[in-house]
Amino acid sequence: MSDINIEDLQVQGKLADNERLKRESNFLRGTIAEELNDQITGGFSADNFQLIRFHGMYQQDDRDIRAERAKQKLEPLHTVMLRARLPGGIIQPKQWLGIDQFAEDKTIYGSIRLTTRQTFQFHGVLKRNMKLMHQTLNDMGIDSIATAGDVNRNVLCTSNPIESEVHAEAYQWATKISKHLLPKTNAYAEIWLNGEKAVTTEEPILGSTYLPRKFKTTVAIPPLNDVDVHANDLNFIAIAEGGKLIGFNVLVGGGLAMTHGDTATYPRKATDFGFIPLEATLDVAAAVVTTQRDLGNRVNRKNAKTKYTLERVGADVFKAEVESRASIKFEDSRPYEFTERGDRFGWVEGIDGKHHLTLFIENGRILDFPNKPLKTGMRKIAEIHQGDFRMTANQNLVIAGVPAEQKDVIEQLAREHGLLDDDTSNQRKSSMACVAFPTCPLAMAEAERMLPSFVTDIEGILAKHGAPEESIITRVTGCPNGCGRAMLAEIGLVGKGPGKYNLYLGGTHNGERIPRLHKENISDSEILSIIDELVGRWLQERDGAERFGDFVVRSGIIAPVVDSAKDFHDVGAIPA
Ligand code: SRM
Ligand code: SF4
Repeated sequence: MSDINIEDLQVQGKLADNERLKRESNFLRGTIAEELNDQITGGFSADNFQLIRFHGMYQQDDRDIRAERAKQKLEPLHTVMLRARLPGGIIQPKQWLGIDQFAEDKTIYGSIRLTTRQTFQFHGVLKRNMKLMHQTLNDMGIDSIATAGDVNRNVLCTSNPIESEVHAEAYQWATKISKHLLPKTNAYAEIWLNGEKAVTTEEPILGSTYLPRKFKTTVAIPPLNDVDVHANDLNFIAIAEGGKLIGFNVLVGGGLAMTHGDTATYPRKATDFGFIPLEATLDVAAAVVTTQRDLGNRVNRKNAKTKYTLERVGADVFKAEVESRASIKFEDSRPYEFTERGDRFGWVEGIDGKHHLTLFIENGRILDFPNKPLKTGMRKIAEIHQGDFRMTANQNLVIAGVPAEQKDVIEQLAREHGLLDDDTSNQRKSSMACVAFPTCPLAMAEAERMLPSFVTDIEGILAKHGAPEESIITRVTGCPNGCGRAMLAEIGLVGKGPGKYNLYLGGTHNGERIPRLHKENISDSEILSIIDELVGRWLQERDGAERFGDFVVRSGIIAPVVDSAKDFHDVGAIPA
């Protein structure tokens, strides 16, 4: 430990109720097993409602039919959403076939939803099928441990496969970090897999009351910032020399969520702590997590994430504590540059001579749509594919490791089923939305369901101004939690109420600047007319290949967010 007194830096006061329930949960067991047998209700009560999150599930109900069921005096149609743990987003074709079958047979919606954190979710699983779901996944080598709750979540890794040896090595580190930071309790196996009961006496890294709040980690390979490092608590930026990975620059304390009108909450970019050699990686990961575990705010969950801890105790103090716990000294950061963020669509050839096809999946929703049987297409590909699949942090999918002789047949299947379409615009490929309605209980406005037509309108605006090939990173989130990462977009829409959004402008195309509020509580048609005007100006007045987000800042349409803890909510900074 460094010479700081941990207690002096902790927030004093009445602990949040989640702290009690974690403490009393007997290492995440609660009474989940008992409640599973209660089929009178489709839901879980109080503490178990929260505890199942640590096992990768959220209780939900379909908001489209909530009022109707209430009228009929029925309880909401409770189901769970499951989020799998897939470090680096890699899944084998055999596993894909298994999850496809489960989604088809045992979920209400029948879809597989790729997420912004490189994994998949099932929506609409009934309580009576929960155990079957975990057992089915377990038989395929998949689990959902710690994909939600106050723990380290699914570890992301730049998804471009095998462009260099660095990619393969970085992926290995993502899996090692994920494993190192997992809860050690046997609760998951006991409850869902009928595993042997084992006494858990400690959680050496996470602690007996786990973390103060969710925690997110990435491994990123410059120049591609596809994992959006500034949305994450802990980032390892791969540094290579002579084509070999030699270590990481470590960035700590990013995060995007906020609460409308609450200036004590804000998105924040991660702070650069410096370079570490490879052998220090797991110790540093554990040291950052345990420092946040001990210093994070356990009184107010709205200020509990690492980003707020850094602001409260000081980034230097936090860093010194990490150095002390990991017995290392951060070296000066090694130079690197992020130049891109989106996925590289279409075919690329890897250093191993294999081919990789990145597919654009709108909203990450894999389902058989009218005229677009995406799910059937993926199943047919999985039946013959010899490599693996990689989910990206932009809700897309890579068919990776295709031998030359199979390229044509895979491409043909992808085209026949609407998984590959040359007419998809750059704008559509640069747009993303969170799930929102009908399953997300926190949604204030539509996101996934409004995005396709909203993008069509932006395509129209770009075409009208003579630039149909252009693109602006556009992201929609149904509430200020920011799951679609609008707080790192060039154009960000954040749900405020039904049909109403706050419009944020001025992020960069490589994800290194937080956008600022431009107009509050406006409809999508008002937003489109603002975009129409600004796109017209951008295309007329831009400096060379200047991107939209940079143009709106340079031309004074929006003041840049420089230090979000201080100036994100500064209305004085907003040009009239
Ligand atoms: Fe998220 C909560 C969906 C990525 C910040 N998020 C939720 C819940 C579980 C709602 C809830 O608590 O009941 C949403 C479920 C909707 C549904 O029906 O599926 C939900 N989040 C998602 C996903 C599926 C969005 C998507 O369209 O892909 C993403 C799943 C990622 C994964 O696989 O783990 C998802 N969530 C994110 C991101 C983006 C990221 O991590 O890159 C963020 C912003 C980054 C950050 O954490 O700062 C994000 N989600 C939140 C928050 C706000 C956390 C906070 O700091 O206050 C919540 C609410 C909460 O935790 O209290 C939340
Ligand atoms: Fe739900 Fe809000 Fe996250 Fe969208 S941003 S999925 S509405 S919590």
